[in-house]
Amino acid sequence: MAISGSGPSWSVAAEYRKFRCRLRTPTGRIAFREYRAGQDDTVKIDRVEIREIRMRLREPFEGSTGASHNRRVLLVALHSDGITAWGECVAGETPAYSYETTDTAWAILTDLILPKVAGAVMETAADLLPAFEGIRGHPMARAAVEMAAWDLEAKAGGGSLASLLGGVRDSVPVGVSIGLQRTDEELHRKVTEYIDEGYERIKVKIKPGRDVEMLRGLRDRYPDVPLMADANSAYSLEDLPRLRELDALGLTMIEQPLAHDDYLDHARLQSEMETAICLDESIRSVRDAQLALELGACRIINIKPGRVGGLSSARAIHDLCVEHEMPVWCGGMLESGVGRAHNVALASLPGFTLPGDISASRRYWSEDIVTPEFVLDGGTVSVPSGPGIGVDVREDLLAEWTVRRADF
Ligand code: OSB
Ligand code: MG
Repeated sequence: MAISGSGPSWSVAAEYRKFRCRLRTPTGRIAFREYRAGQDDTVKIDRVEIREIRMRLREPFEGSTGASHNRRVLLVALHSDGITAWGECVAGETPAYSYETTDTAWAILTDLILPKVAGAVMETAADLLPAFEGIRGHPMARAAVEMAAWDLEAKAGGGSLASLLGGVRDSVPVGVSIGLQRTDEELHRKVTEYIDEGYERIKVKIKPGRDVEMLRGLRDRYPDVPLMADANSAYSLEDLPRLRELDALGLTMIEQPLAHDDYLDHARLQSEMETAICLDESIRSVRDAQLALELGACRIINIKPGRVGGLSSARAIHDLCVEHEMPVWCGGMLESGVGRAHNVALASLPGFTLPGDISASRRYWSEDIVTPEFVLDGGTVSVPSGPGIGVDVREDLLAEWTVRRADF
């Protein structure tokens, strides 16, 4: 099944270009000022707070690079004149998906970024760029602050984050990402469970030895379900014969089969495959997306704001992809409700035509840190319409789950 057949309608792209043009002022800035109640558009960040909270996934989540069970989540809070705005750092516990970890992000944030953010005056998230000067890389650390700044800007203006970003949907299509299971029977049981819950697209993790036969069994059992596979860089071009066997299974896409920094081999692979290649780890910036487009390294991009340095970068990648008629979708990093809220807002942009890895809170957690929790409704998740991210952080759970905290 080629993506061109089942992909988005690209009149969406044309409509979106018009829409963005209307939103731009002569200086090229996004005209969000109409949301604002007061005369002065700037806000002062009075106080900054960072917390590490521990959240135990309802069950371990295993990919080709290892398993995750106890999430160490960093939450950043920006306090401004009675408003609290939130961002989440998506770095993992180990440097497996990215070189960043909870601990490297904590160090970068507390040593270098947050001291500069405290006391800063901002109108838009871009005004915090000076706080990131002199820091190469570490996009996940930066994103935690950048996304909180977007929440602050939206809350200060009284509008939702989704509308501030230019979102056009009030609910977004979502799928579910299923980790490696011990047996095919267990995988089938999980898939059945999620389909019964209403998920309309299933992604499964694969690795060498748990791929072609496993997916063929799944395809035989569910001939019509949109299926995709995520390898998290478990293959090389030497595996081409095996990867080509996946072409017969009608997958919507194969996510990140090769190394995180190997654009050239992904381009070679894409030219040998019918199935669309989707890049995840490889895309950390607009420049990476340009490179992938230029080389033909993929036909789909997975955008995670936490991976690309925040929402401004995520939206710019989205805009570039819309321009080039490349479908995008919003990935996930096993976020708490805070990061999930940001992802949902982003996914309301018009180019996000494929279902995201933005499952309901209870797919991950017995209890989420936000209220209301995210729930599944007919294969979609609703985009909150309240101010900013549109969900509240639960102070009771925050106090209970915090293992360290720093204030600026
Ligand atoms: O590769 O997309 C990935 C989770 C953690 C790190 C990387 C990935 C994932 C997922 C799960 O696939 C996505 C989710 O449901 O949050
Ligand atoms: Mg992935």
